[in-house]
Amino acid sequence: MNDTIQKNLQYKKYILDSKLQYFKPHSSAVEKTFAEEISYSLSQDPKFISPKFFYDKKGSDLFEKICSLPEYYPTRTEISILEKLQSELPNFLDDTFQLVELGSGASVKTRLVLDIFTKLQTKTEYFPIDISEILTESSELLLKDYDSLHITGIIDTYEGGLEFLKNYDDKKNLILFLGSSFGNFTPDEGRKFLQTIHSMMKPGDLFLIGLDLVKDKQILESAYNDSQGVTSEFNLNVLSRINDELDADFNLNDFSHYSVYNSKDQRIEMYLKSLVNQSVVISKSNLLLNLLKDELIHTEHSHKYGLDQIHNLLNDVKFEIKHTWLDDNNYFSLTLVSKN
Ligand code: AVJ
Repeated sequence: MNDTIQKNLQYKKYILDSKLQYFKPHSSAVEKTFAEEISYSLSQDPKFISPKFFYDKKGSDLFEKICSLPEYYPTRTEISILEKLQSELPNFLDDTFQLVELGSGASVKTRLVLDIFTKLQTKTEYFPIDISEILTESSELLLKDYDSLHITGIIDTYEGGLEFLKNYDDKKNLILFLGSSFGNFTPDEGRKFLQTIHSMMKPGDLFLIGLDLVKDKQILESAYNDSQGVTSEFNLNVLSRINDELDADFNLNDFSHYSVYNSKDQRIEMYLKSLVNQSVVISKSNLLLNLLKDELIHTEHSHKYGLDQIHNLLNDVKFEIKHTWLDDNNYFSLTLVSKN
């Protein structure tokens, strides 16, 4: 790899070839915030770990495995909706749009949108934003299949990536936020996040958001308690990541995956349950963590929405709703909005 080409204050720029470059914050800063955030969140009552830390390389790979589990309906359902968009999304686009994606991951679903873009354009600019290194691998795979594609990746949090792109150029963007990743936010955080997106959008920009819908409790709970135990592995992996990166001594056998649907708050709640009374050292966070038997560490909220709630939320932050698409079972939604 051609290392540091250009340094600005926070990001290193890596140019891999004429069609692929990516930006990454300096690693020292990233490690510091990980250690600090863990130190804070595991000292709270109740204890928690932010779901964004699931996505090291192993965690991203496990998430990809989740996406094709028989019980995990969201991915395949959203793909079926994106297939319908092939004929309908072009009505809202012209050949000048660039594509931005929040949480691009393996960029599998992106392909369905790139199919649309590359038919409309002779050159397509794609800006994936992802917290995981998986971004570089996914980008190289995309370039093999799309000749007219140019990729500028940003390996950072959503906020970091959006801030980075804010003044990058003045071309129109379609921003994708798929997979119901928005469901990780609490309602307050979510509203603020939508305001951030709204404020960084230029007039004429579009935003396409995928949100999972409220449905039968059994369907929801089995999606997050799959029979092959992949979701459990994904949840527990955050502890091995902390072991590796923050010099901790979690024994994964002393924890179990626990996930339940809270109908009142319309969310799947995911936890790591301590199976014994135990103490864990997290060296780089300067923390001695004491856990009681059956104590829960919260690791994820996955909110589910009603269509009215989605429309109210988007209207509240002053988006103009262009269209909502659903699948045949009304399991999942994709909503396209613009800034007016
Ligand atoms: C990536 C946040 C959309 O909430 O369904 C899947 C993550 N966690 N199984 C979700 C997840 C457990 C996923 N999101």
